[in-house]
Amino acid sequence: MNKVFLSIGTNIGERAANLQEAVRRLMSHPAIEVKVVSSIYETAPVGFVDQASFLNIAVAIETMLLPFEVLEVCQSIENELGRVREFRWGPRIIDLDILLYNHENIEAEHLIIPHPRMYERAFVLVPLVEIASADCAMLGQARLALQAIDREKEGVKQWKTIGTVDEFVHFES
Ligand code: PH2
Ligand code: MG
Ligand code: MG
Repeated sequence: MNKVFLSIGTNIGERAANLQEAVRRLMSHPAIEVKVVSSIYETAPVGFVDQASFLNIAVAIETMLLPFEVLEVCQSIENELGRVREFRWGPRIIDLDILLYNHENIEAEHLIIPHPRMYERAFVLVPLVEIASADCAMLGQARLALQAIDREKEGVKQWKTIGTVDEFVHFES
């Protein structure tokens, strides 16, 4: 079974409901098991700063799907939720990014794993490190990177704490 970590973000519309719907769709995929969902964080926009704040989460899944198949699932969910691609780093209803796929390094035209900017982004690392079990070797570098970018954590505030995956998809948003 492959261990995969995703980052999900949204800053348009009913942000919490968008996150919930994305996770529900991952759960309903026959080849994906959603293992853990982080708390929800409200995060200051990075890259293009003149836009609404985001809600971000990290999700751990297990799957038999290949990296490119996971990418396809992520893109279908983005399309189903009505994502329109306007400009790089601009506002979005939903964005599902693959952060890590086992320990693999992949450099293809449309898919780079580990995600090329993940180790610089507190909005990715804070939720990711929250869901990392202490023995998860895949996340050692994420923990170190988070210590190094301490200052950036200021723009990342816990917005709602989450217990189980079930609780996540069922809370009233
Ligand atoms: N995603 C981006 C660009 N900037 N900023 C925050 N806070 N959260 C995001 O998810 C995000 C961003 C491009 O994918
Ligand atoms: Mg992204
Ligand atoms: Mg993306």
